[in-house]
Amino acid sequence: MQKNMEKVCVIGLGYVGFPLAVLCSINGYEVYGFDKDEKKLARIEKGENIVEEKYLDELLPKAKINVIRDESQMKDCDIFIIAVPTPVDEKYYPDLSYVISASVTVAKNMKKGSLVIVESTINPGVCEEFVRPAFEKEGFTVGQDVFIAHCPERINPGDPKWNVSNIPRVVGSFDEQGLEKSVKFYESIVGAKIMPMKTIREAEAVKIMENSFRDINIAFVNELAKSFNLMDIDVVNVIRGASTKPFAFMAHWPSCGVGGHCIPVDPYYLIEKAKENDFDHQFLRVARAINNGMPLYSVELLQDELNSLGKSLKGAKIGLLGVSYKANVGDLRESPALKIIELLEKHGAVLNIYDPFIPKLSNANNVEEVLDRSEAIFLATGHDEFLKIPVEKFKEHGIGLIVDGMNCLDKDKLLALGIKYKGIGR
Ligand code: SAJ
Repeated sequence: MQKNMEKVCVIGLGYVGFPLAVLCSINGYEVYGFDKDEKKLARIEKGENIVEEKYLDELLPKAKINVIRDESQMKDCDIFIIAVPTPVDEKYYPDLSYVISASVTVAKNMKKGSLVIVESTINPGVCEEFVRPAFEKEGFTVGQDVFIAHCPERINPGDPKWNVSNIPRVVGSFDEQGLEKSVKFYESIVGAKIMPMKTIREAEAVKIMENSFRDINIAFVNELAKSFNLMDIDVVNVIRGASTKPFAFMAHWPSCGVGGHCIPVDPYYLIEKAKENDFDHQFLRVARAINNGMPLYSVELLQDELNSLGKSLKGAKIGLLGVSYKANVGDLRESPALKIIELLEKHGAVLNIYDPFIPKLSNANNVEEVLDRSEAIFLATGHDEFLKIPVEKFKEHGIGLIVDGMNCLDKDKLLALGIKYKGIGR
């Protein structure tokens, strides 16, 4: 492939599209970026690292992303990458509107012979039922005038080791040519294995399986946590013990809930799709229900512990440390902490909230202020800043109770200081 002749257009410049655009540019492609968010486009034009991924800091100065605001400007491109959101709605139904809209935009503005790759997470059948028709409607024959492929994104926000340049990928297409073109494209930018799948549905199924696997395993340890809590067994130590087995075990960890743009969302894609075949993914549904129930379970832990001290949640001054769904990133999507805040406020608790990555939801400026104003602490996100709090500080500020929603504080030291400690399953 003559890279310097190839123009790539990335539609959707978020945590998936933006790093990919940078990677294509530093690998010799002429890159165009299209997004509906003008603020994002302006920041990219200023050379900002809009996804705040450290590894991009050194790559950005070498990259050139031509921001386009009018979709007609994408018409000279040869390769189109669709990396738009695929959220679920309030009933947990998959929302494919962004993928469909992006497909129509490309179909209306591309030249014959282009390669179109969908990276957004989609369930098996979406490329056949929604993407392909968008191009056929414009008179294109798939496999001749346009080549369509799916390469599910595998971004892990905040990961210091794995990123778009070194994570292996899978690719599927409707036809041999589409497969060959897309495998060659990814081999030209990714320094890792690119596995061609037999069909495009297989590629769609791989990502859904990966993330459903994670959701089920988290639900498994969350259920164990609730059961072992009643048997006075520390589930974290049990998982550590099981992890000494060098094969056939993969540790997952209980917590106050499962958030993010992937894990709590992707299983619903499969659950809903399978219904069309009258198949009920019971296991996926139960796992989702267990994980969705963890915020309430965690709040009930706090309530029970306060009651055991003769107090109630109503009027209790609770310090909430962390709101983001994941440590050391500022991302609220499906964050369990949002549900925990809702439940605590419903019970009349007085909240002192601090998340260094989410100032807009913090009503305290730092940990000190939270400890000063609170009688009990709920830790909802395992930010490094919270892990570094010396346990004595909780004692100095008169904190009598800590619910550790991420099992990341030193339980033994806190107990030794006379502070009531409740983790999730410990
Ligand atoms: N969580 C647990 N217990 C665990 C692991 C995670 O409760 O053992 C919770 C986290 O607290 C968080 C949620 O689940 O609220 C999701 O955590 P995550 O580590 O899976 O982070 P994500 O959402 O960034 O997931 C991404 C995914 N990447 C893609 O979909 C491309 C996922 O496939 C990766 O496995 C995951 O990163 C990763 O490995 O970190």
